[in-house]
Amino acid sequence: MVEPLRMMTQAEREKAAEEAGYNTFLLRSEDVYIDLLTDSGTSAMSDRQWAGLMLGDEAYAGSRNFYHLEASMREVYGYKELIPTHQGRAAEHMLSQLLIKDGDVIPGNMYFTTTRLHQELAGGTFVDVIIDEAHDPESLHPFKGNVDLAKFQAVIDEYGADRVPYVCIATAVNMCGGQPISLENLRAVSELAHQHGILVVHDMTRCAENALLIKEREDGCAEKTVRDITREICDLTDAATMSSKKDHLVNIGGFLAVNDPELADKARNMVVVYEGLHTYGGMAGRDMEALAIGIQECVEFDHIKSRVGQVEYLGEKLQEGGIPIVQPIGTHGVFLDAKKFLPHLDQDQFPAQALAAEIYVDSGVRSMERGNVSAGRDPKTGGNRRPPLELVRLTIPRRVYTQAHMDVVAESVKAVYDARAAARGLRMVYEPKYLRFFQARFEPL
Ligand code: P71
Repeated sequence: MVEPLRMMTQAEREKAAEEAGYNTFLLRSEDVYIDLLTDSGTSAMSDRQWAGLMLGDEAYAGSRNFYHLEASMREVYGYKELIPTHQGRAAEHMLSQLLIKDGDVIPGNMYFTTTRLHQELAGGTFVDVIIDEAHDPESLHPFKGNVDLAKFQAVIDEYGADRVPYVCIATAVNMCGGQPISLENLRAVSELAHQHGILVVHDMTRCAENALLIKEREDGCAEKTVRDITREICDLTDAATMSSKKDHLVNIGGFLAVNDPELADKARNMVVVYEGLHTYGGMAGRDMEALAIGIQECVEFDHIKSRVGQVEYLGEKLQEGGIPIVQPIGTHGVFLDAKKFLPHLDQDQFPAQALAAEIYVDSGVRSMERGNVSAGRDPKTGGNRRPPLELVRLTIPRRVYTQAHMDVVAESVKAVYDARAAARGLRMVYEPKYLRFFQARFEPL
């Protein structure tokens, strides 16, 4: 399926940016030339997935597509029980409500916006236990998604294991640039957690992409298949939340997967309150069919190699142009270092937000802020969190764009870089209570 791109004038884009409150989430998609906002739900489905849509069994209960999905998930990931949801955050919501008690702490390898919010809404507090290198855009550590075991141990010592219901481990850690965790580190995390009776919950949104980087970077893994590495990752964990809108190449869908049958029963009961019956969980039968097929496709080497390879192509182009980006180049996008890009702006002038708007105005390329706006406010002090990483994510949908599109993106970022001294910061003029980055509005300073 192809879609025409509409090129607008710079003056039209300036107007669109202003109307969107300088927030790329508030732009109309029609006003975007190349859409690198996210890789979530924006990938192109394969011929097999489109064919699968035609096999949708839209029975309310017991759809055959659910059983296919369940079998596909078990075959590739090995988790015992599947609870379907409409997307990832619904799985996070249920899992947080089921496992977290008031006052609990949840260590994790960096926060993710929706994940942390659901932990907090359930009465928990997130504690970052990722290695320090993850917060440094220039560090070349090959596994910046790794957990610092001393930090994890310190959380257990400080709060006691009974206040740590689980440790949340993301693969291809989103907020630090799509950085992988190694099998060796995950093995050690799993061992430490299990010694203390702490569950390991896997945010497996981009697990196959992480598995590819393990194959390429970790000693002793070059001969393993991406599929086998993926399975090895899952086998080290007890439960998983999945946004299928990423790895699984579908426009909507997700699930909670668990090994404990009792927890599964509780989640199956909860899903009927929030999502739908436990054999569809908010998805149509046809969506489940496409998802079942996507699970098989995402661990195919040729697919995942070309997907991550395209991200590398864009990253290398930008590096050649002297643009400050997060290194090493990650899995699902290239992350611009807005602090270095716009060093004359204070972090409370939202340099990443401003940079995303500048790139849009220059070329119609849409990106996403991943910095001070995304991090939100510290509940204790009420101030902006001012995270070490102030990034703009150029996120690449799977199987959608060509290298020529990437060249256009690189040219635009370079043009904005050349004109960077004139870039102004932003003032937030509307701030929603939850996940403010989605709907906040800004004005130029
Ligand atoms: C991404 C998204 C979509 C998104 C979500 C929140 C803010 C901005 C954009 C979604 C993820 C994710 C990870 C690691 C859970 C979810 C939620 N990512 N974990 O990167 O990346 O899944 O969107 O299906 O509810 O653009 P959901």
